[in-house]
Amino acid sequence: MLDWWLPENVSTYGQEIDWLFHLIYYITGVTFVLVFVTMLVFIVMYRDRPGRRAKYTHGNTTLEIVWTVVPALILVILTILSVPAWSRIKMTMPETDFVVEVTAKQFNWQVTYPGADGKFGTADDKTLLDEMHVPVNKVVRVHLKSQDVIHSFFVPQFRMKQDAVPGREIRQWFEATKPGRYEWPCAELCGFGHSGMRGWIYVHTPDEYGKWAAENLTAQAAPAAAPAEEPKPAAAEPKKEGKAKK
Ligand SMILES: [Cu+2]
Repeated sequence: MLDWWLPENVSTYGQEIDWLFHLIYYITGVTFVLVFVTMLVFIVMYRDRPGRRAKYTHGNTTLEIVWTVVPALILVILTILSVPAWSRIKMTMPETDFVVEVTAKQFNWQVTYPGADGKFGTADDKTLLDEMHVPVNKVVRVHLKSQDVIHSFFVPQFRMKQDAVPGREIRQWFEATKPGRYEWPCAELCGFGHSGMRGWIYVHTPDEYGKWAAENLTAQAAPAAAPAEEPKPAAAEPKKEGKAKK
């Protein structure tokens, strides 16, 4: 019912997040209405009128127990209901051969691909700034690090949000279900340039991704193959976008 209000979901686990989000939203919405209606009724009922004297009250123990126990129970139930989604998304890592390393810094996302050898920290690694390219319908594992302060990896359409913490490598994953270009802001106030800290994640069809990787990742292994290859439209367009945002 609230789907129109959220960004489009293009993640395999987005529905589970949305379901919890809506449930919490409905509970808080109903509570909000009840509290406000009660408040308005009381404002009218107990308004000042001639001849009316204020009364001192010691409260109502039964009521106080009820409004403490009910929210506590709701919280426990919500926690239990969120366990399956939490354990699937945060506690398990589906098998994949697609791994990227993301190092956040004030105020950019540095995205490193392991190159042909599949290993990080070797000569054929390729690092991009504020852009990530991935194939559609593919589990992407992200090794998330931070170079300075706490940042937060956030892609609303992927329903993915994870803090990047200095000194830690946090492993997360996502699987995008629709090709496109998705905004990738930092969701943790990280300094004066925080508001400008964002990148773009490009989800390609497998063919397109293969082409992009051939031009941008493996070409790097053969140094300076041909500078003339640079202005190919497929490669040039996303770069322009990425740079314009910095
Ligand atoms: Cu940041």
